[in-house]
Amino acid sequence: MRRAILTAVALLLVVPGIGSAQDKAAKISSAMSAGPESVSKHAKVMDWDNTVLREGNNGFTCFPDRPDTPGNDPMCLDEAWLNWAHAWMTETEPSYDQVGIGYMLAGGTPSSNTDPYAEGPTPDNEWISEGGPHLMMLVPDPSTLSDMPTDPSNGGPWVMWRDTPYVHIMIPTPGHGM
Ligand SMILES: [Cu+2]
Repeated sequence: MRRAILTAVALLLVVPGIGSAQDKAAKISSAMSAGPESVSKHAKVMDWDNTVLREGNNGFTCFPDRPDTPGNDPMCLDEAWLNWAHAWMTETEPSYDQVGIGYMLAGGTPSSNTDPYAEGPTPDNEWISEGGPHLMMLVPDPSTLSDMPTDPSNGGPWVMWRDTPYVHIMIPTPGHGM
């Protein structure tokens, strides 16, 4: 009996630790799946609550799939994209001044092509229901993007969220349904 109690206590102490270690490993591998191995191998890995899951040294930060959004949407972002993401999440102006590269090679989440904060389709928000694998690019001067297509189904890169502070180039990669 005493042994059973000791075992139960030991399990109580140990199991949460195992659970979170597994959870952490799963989050790291989810985050790493967003980029090419050469990038994700040395990238910092961070959870959505800003917990650092692993340190890195190549200027990229990878995040796991966001459990609160549909689709598998982990991402690896460089400094310019981190600046952009922070601005988007806080609805402020981004201040990056260099070209940015973001990898979402494992897929994305459904979103509007025109409204950065849309949560579902409307008749005029160009809803993209299948967020497939893609690269994302930022340029320091978005006015240089004025001649690029904005149609997500044109078969190549397109400009998303034009005329907003969060304008960027979407580049479909293999497996993208568009
Ligand atoms: Cu993306």
